[in-house]
Parts: sequence; structure tokens; C-alpha cells
Amino acid sequence: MSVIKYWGKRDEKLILAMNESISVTFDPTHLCTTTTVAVSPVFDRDRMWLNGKEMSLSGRRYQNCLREIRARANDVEDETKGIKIAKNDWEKLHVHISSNNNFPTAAGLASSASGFACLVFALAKLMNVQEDNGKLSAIARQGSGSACRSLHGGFVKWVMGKEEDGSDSIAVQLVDEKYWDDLVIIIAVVSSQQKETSSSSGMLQTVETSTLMEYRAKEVVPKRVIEMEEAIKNRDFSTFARLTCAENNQFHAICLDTSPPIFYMNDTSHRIISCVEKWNRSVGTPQAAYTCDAGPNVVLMARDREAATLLLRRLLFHFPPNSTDIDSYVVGDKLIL
Ligand code: 2P0
Repeated sequence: MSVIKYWGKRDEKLILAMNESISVTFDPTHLCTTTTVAVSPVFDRDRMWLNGKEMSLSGRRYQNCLREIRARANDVEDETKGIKIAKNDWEKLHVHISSNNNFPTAAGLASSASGFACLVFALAKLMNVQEDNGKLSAIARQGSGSACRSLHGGFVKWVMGKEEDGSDSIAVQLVDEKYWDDLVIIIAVVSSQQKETSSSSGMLQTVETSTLMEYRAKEVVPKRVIEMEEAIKNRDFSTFARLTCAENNQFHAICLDTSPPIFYMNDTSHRIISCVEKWNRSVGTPQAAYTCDAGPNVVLMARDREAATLLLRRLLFHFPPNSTDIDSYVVGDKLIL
């Protein structure tokens, strides 16, 4: 989930962003994609199943990932299993891919990020690709921009890069998943419905029509990225929360500034945000940060376990999970209520 948002491309084909972004990768025990890749000489074409349903691999994004991984494939030999595939054979062999999310797909919970990151990683393992996660991130990026960040754990920055071919537009890990283990993430699943406007078409419309977009990408985000990196490295929750909430609100403001306007958050998202804002203000120092991506689901990040327990109690009081507002909660730690 991003805390500095990627929204808008400077190159649609290579998927190069207009601004840098920062995200935190969720603990895979709660939200993850599991991808299995098989290869066999009897397969007559590449095929893929997403959550059990066959889908087409003919799109440019899938083709780019498959081509780039095949181009880096190496010999694979496992005597115990009687497997021997030469480097050049990978061009002729077809793969079958099965990918499953344990969370709602295309509901603004970064399913395309985790899906493409997992796909590229699995294909690279199968074909004995030697590139590190940074180099692989430039391939995952061509599947879905946000996917480049999901190849690393912890907090991750997608750097802009300068090369025209996008080879240096990669993700770098800022800190690993253990670095800031006080943080507790709670996701309020407001809706598991698929979003009406996909991120790709939404951001294209924003770039074409929003008069605020350029100001955000050039003036606001570069400064925020520097501040956010500092806050993460210093585990400075107050600055982190201020920036995360401001980013969320500006991202949804440029969505509203798009023609036609894009509404990702809904009334329940707004009410959850107000609840957090009121609480933070009543305590005096931020106890929780909130952020929503391209959908109404709210990701909340609490300062520590105590704050997370208090936050969850508040949420359960105002939005019981069996009400019509909230589908469910995903809690990233064991909390004593
Ligand atoms: C982000 N989002 O930084 C932002 C915030 C959604 C809102 O990255 O066209 O699905 O595949 O590059 O990666 C969603 O964008 O779009 C996204 P494509 P992607 O997480």
C-alpha cells in the first residue's frame, strides 16, 4: 500500500511514472498472491488462470513480462528429478500459470501489484534468471507500475530513473520489514467489489484533464518523498502520519479534479477518516494514519500495539463488521481488545 502515491505516467508503454512513490509491503500471512508456474513440452501455448478462471495472456503487459524473463533465462538442470532444460529451449517451451489472491481482486488493495510481482518472481525462479530483485522490479513495472515496489518487503521507493528505456526506473528497499515493527496495520474492507474506474484508465484521464496534476507531480511530491524517507528512517510516526494522510487526501483531490471526476473513496471511507482525524486531534499527537488507493478500502497504520488496540475498539464501536458499512477487518498483529 502506497504512502506516497503513484498516479500518472510519463510513458504509457514502458510504464514510467510522473513522480516517485513509496509503499509498504504487507505481511504475506494476511494479504498475498500465490503463483505457481509449470512448464512442459506438451503445452502448446502459454496459459494463465487467475483465481481459478482462465484469462487471456495476449495483452501487452503480460507479453512484456514473459518476453523479458525468457530473454534472461538460463540452463536448468536437476539430476535427481531428471530435468535438463538448456537456455535456448525456453523460447520454445510454453508455461501454465496459476495465480490466486487471498484477498479481493481489483478492489483497490493492490492486487495487480502483488500479482505481477509474484508472476515475475515465479517465472524468474523457474527459468533460473540470475538478476536481483532490483533488476526484476524493472520487469514487473512493465506489468503494472506499482508491482515494481512489491518485489521487496518493508518500505520501498520506486525511483524515477533517467534512462529513456526505463532500465533505471526500479524499486529500492528503504528499510526492511523488521525495521519498524512497532507499526500495526489494520485494513477496513469497506467493499470487496471491483472498482469502476481502473487505475490505468483513471490516471490517464487525470493526466489529460486535471489542472492540479502537474503541480502535484513537480512541486509537491518531490519534497514529500524526501521528508517521507527521513520519517521512515527515523521511525518518526508523527511526520509519517501527517505525510501519509496529506498524500491520501491530495491523491483523491486530483481524482476529483479529473474530468469526469473519479470517486474512489465512499461515504464509509470518509467517516472512517473523520473518526481517525478526531481521535488524533483529541490526543494531540497522531496515533494513526489512514490511506486509500483506487477504491474505498481504508488502510490504517497505528503508532504501536496500544494505539492499534484503541483504534480497533473505536472502529468496531462505530462500524461493527456485521453492519452494511464494513465487510471485514484485516488486522496485521494480535491485539488484546
Ligand atoms: C499507488 N495506485 O501508488 C497508487 C495509488 C493506486 C492509487 O499504483 O497502470 O495498478 O498498472 O501502472 O500500478 C495503481 O496503479 O497502474 C497504483 P498501472 P497500477 O499504489
